[in-house]
Amino acid sequence: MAWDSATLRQQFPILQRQVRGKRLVFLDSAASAQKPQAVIDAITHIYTHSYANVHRGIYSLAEEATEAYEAAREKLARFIHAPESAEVIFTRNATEALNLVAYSWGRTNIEPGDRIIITEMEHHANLVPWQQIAQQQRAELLYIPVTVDGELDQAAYAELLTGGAKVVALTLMSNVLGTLPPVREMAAAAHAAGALVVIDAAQAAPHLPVDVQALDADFLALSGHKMGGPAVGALWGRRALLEAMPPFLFGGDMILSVQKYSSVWNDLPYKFEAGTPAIAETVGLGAAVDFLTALGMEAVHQHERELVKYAMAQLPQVPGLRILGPPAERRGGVVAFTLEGIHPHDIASLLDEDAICIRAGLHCAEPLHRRYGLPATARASFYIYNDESDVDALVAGLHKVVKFLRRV
Ligand code: 7TS
Repeated sequence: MAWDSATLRQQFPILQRQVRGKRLVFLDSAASAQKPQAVIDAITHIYTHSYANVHRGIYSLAEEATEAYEAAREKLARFIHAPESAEVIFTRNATEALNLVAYSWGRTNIEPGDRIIITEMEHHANLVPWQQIAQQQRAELLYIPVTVDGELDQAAYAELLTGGAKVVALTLMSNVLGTLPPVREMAAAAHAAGALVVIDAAQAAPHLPVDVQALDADFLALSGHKMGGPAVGALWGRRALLEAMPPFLFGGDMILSVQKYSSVWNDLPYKFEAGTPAIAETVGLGAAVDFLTALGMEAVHQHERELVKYAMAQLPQVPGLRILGPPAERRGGVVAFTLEGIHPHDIASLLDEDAICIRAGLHCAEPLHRRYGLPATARASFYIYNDESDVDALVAGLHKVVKFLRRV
């Protein structure tokens, strides 16, 4: 069946509204995706019918809330092919999931002189925590360079691994270049060198099939709000690793028994979920997973591949436009670009007058921008509800930007 974005769009209430009397052209889903009615309904339903704190109450309302919350864990575990749902820990977002690994695993396992390998294309969420751990543990932080074409330099990676490493942390999809690094092969090489593999799937999980077992990951982080769900994230980790790690936060729910001077931690996954979690948001994430599963992640990926191909064919019509990153067939639905002589912030503000939403700036990837010598880029990102008409609107809007700003 052909992909039908127009029908799909009808399931997203916000996309029905207008901005300044114009149709909303939302091209910033890499920052956060819009929510389908099914997710909004799931949140309304739990607050209207089954809300209470989870894991504590003996009464039936609390049991219903707990069941809904735990069902979301089961759904997400299936979505990423986790061997068991107890290995899925809910967090605030991908940032917290990555910090959990860096602090809990990193501080107990990284020793002075150890090597931590990350990439030049990481989002700050998978960069700064490692920078901090490297400083605190007096370890060495090493970067896999990015090539001119926006790929990871595999020869340089192989060379780095010859020196050994404790951990390799890398993205499954760049939030700026759209690059899809060969993570499966890179994980195999990391394991052969004795390193653990931490995967940042914040951009990949909403857009393509993710299988932690096929990737042979050790940890994987994602963000629900980029998947059409609310602001909640998750960390998946191998049971043996999670069991050996100390808790990241301490308090209620993560504990089995508390004495005055010592405590016994709860089992997985609760050991890492201290305090009252984002109950309704997590249930909403379960609904988002159902929604994406019904569409089929292979189909989602295929749709975005076609859309990005179309965008990369159309955008160069705009005079002075330069696209960063690899060709369409090797990237996800993200296109970052520059327009000669025009600041990305001006591009974004002028497009906003036509109700076209794109992002401008460093996209939390400053070392990557520095590598290209760019102070900022403009970025359009696509999702299930976008189609060629959105790309056409963007191209028309950019023509207007060029006409307006190059004349003055
Ligand atoms: N990793 C990647 C690859 C990301 O793109 C982002 C967010 C994060 C981690 C952090 O996710 P969070 O949910 O914890 O914030 N990326 C973006 C972006 O590109 N524009 O806004 C947020």
